[in-house]
Amino acid sequence: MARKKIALIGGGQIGGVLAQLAALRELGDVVLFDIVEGLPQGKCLDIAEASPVDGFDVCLKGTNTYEDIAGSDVVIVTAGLPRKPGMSRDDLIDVNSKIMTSVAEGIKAHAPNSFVIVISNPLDAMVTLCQKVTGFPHNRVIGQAGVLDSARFKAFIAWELGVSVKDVNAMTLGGHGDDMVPLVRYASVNGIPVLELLERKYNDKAKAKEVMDAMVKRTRGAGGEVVALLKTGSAFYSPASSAIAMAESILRDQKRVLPTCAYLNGEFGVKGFYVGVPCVLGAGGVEQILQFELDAEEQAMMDKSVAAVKELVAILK
Ligand code: A3D
Repeated sequence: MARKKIALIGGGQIGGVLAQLAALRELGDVVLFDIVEGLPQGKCLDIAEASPVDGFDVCLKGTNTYEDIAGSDVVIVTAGLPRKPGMSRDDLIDVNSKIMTSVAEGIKAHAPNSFVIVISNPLDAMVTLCQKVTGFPHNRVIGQAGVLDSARFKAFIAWELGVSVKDVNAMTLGGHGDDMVPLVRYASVNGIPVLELLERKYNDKAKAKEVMDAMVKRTRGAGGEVVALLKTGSAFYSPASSAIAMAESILRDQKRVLPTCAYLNGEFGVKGFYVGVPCVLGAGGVEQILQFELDAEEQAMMDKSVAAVKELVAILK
């Protein structure tokens, strides 16, 4: 059976880590594309020269031409500017929508059967634009944000409770912005509600709520926290890990349930927009959107987040 092929559009900070992770996990052969000459070639050569040490058998090719992405099963897009301190993700919309349009045209022309995972910001708007320009079915064009936002939420809970990150289950819904919706009520440690564990830890309901509120706030601002520390760009290890989990679920038909920026057709009361919701990702891309009950407060937060996405998408038109 032929190896799978993964194209990475954008060979910057996230693109480089994506290439390395895809190779380490032997997801398939990797093509790294960038407009900067030498950058993707240099990164691919560097990663490939580690293959005898790490023991992976995949080919890595850096390129500046779209012809090389032909036959890709999955394309992950990170092309575009990252934010700097003081910038919101939304400030990137003008420059990144021009980049996304050219990238989507390249994917449409050269990898017409691929599944596309967008990471470029502002995420929800860039996924919308990518689907529009490629014209691919909605189940084949998705965005990565929720896996990362949820991972941050899970990490904060694990650190607070002193438990393994592996035993924490938690999820965020909505757009990839400050209005995202971390689901407190459904956060658990192996099924035990996190709020109950906090109440027992502090023996004080008000204190437990305060600690949870602080973790929710930190989750919402977690991208900005990294930007403020790095000063020159935004997070890149964790977004790459998150997108690789999504790509792996599709390429290996794992059917994992991952928070995904997916096109909604009435689910969660949203019609005709890309928003973060739990999806089953498998060989068919988005195979299912898992709906469940939101209480009035959660629905109100979701509505607010969706309103922010709609505002952003309106700028594209
Ligand atoms: P960076 O290291 O600047 O890499 C971006 C790369 O895109 C650079 O190498 C550019 O040369 C390249 N590029 C620019 N224009 C084009 C083009 N037309 N075609 C192909 N490549 C091009 O940024 P990064 O890797 O740190 O971040 C990439 C994007 O991901 C940014 O928009 C970030 O805001 C975004 N991001 C998203 C998340 C999410 O969780 C959604 C997290 C972190 C960053």
